[in-house]
Amino acid sequence: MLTIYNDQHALHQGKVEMFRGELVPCFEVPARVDHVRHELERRGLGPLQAPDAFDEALLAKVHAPRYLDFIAHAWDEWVALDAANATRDALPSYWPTRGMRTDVLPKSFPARLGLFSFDAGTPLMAGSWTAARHGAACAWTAAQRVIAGGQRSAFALTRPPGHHAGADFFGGYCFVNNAAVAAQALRDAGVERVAVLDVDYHHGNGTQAIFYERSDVHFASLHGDPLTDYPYYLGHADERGAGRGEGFNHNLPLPRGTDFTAWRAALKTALDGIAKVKAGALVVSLGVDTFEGDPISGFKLKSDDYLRMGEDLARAGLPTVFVFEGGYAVAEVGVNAVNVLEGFAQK
Ligand code: SP5
Ligand code: ZN
Repeated sequence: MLTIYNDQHALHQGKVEMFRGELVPCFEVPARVDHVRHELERRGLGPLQAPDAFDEALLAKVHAPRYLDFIAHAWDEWVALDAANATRDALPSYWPTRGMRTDVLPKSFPARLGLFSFDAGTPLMAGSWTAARHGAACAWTAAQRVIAGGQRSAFALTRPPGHHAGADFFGGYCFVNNAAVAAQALRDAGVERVAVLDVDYHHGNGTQAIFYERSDVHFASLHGDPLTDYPYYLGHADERGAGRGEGFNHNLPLPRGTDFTAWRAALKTALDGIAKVKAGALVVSLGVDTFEGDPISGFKLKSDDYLRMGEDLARAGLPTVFVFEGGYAVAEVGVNAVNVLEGFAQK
């Protein structure tokens, strides 16, 4: 499978994230992508290509201009606060809540850092924006190859991941919503309705929010029930879309402990929904944190199950852009992600 690879990903390398009152080493590490790349090479599933030059104005089709302005300069502002910050990742510690103002932008950088985020688990450093922009370029390029390049599928191998990033917020290790960029690119290339299928363990709250009121992008997600799992405040089954988007959002929350048999039945339900809305192309938010060995997740998928997952996705019969998301059992991430791609390619 054609893979578009972001070789700048390692510029984003967080030190610590907040977890239950202490700063713990980041789960989202550069080695994740290295393992996927090595596994693609080991199996001869190439080629690997660099992304095309990408017009960053396209980011404003899925992100708010004031968020893009903020995030592009956030690191410089963080260091300007205190020169000693150059050795520390930026993490927010204040957030506006119900009844507070988010229309007035504070002058204070820490106040804006909170306004544009939703957790303290997503450190930002000098290379974060560069890595994230190149990731978006990979997603965009993968979409171009599937549309104009005559490929049946392409894979954007990139980090940081994207599906938790909304129009105007970062969080969940994500800054730019790569899947949304790919979906928008497919729309712009003339696909009338695009489906985004999110198989990461965590609900893709950012992607859902970006497309919630749109009927031209259908969002479906299989994930750990937000009653017990991150991102907690979105991802319930009764979220069906709003306005013109009503009926074009499909959440399938599943309990902790879900195995592949039950997961696969939910996948069929999601794919039936995608067929029903007559989507002309598919973007898969490919997280492999559904693996039984994942350190922060609760499903029970085994490595071979990812081959079956890829086969099931291929049966949808749609031009498909895969976008890499989560998966934190670092040593197994390569085998699991590439199993999906191989299962897909062989069907
Ligand atoms: C892209 C993606 O997969 N982002 C996930 C972000 C999750 N961050 C919060 C992790 C909360 C971990 N709960 C851990 C329980 C460990 N026993
Ligand atoms: Zn995840």
